[in-house]
Parts: sequence; C-alpha cells; structure tokens
Amino acid sequence: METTFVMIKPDGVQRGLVTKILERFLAKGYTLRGLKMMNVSKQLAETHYSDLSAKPFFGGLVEYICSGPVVAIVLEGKAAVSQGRALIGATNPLVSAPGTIRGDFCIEVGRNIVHGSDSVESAQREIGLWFPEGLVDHTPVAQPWIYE
Ligand code: RTP
Repeated sequence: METTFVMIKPDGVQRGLVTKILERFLAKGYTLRGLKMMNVSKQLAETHYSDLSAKPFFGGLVEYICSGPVVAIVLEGKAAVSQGRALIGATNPLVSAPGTIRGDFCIEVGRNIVHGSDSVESAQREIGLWFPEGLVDHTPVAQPWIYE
C-alpha cells in the first residue's frame, strides 16, 4: 500500500471546497491516515516547494500557500500517488480534463486549489514534513469491498 500527501490550498478552503475535494479521494476508495487544518509558515511553504525555488513564480507561490489555512491530508491505498495525481488533474486547470478536481473546480494555475505528491519519494518527504507527529493507524472495515 502506498501513501500520498494531498493539500487543499488556501483557495480551496476559502471557496468551501474542502468536502468536495476530500470526497473524490474517499469515494475512490482511499483511506485517510492524516487530516488537519493549519496555517502554513513561510519556512514550511519554502521547504515544501524547494525544488521550484529558482522559478519566477516561487515568491508568489509561497505567498499564496501562506495566505490562509490549508487542509493537510494523507491518503493510503494501491497506487495512491499516481492515482491521486490523476484525480487532481494537470497543473494548469485549463488543460485538466473535466472530471478531475482541477478540471471541475478552478481556472488558473496560480489558484489550482489542491496539491498532490508527484512520486513515491516526494510523498515520503512531504508526509515527514507536514506530519512530523506521525500518521493515524486505520484500516476501514470496507477494505474487503475495495480490494479483492
Ligand atoms: P503541486 O505541486 O501544487 O501539486 O502542483 P504540480 O506538481 O501540479 O505543479 P508544479 O510544477 O510542482 O508547481 C507547483 C505549483 O506552483 C504553482 N505554479 N504556478 N504561475 C505559474 O506559472 C505557475 N506554475 C506553477 C501552481 O500552484 C502549482 O500547483
């Protein structure tokens, strides 16, 4: 089983989309292993997006992520990282397919409402960064109805 880190960004929270976004992952069959609403320090945002620090939009991105509370989430399940990204859609919402979260709920790349880890290694790094306290052990009773 894989774990992935998903963050509902400040615009997703401000627009009242938390339950709609979470629902996509839970309805698919993924298991919640961590969930919290939090304000993001500049240091955490900069560390999370450190691979983009040379990009011209980096300053604006960090400001955006720190502009209001986010919801930090860890989901577990088969291929959670790649499927999480598929459910979220392309980085630019204008080319995200309808049916994806970004394709259905947003328009601009700088306001794309949700983040999902892009590899198993990134997921491990991000989970450690956002959930230093660890995850919640949880095996839902519905598991045999999701996996054969
Ligand atoms: P994320 O990390 O947020 O899940 O996004 P991603 O992998 O799909 O895309 P990435 O290239 O890692 O970019 C991270 C976030 O930076 C913002 N961005 N703005 N103004 C721009 O051209 C631009 N490009 C990227 C987006 O919020 C993107 O999700």
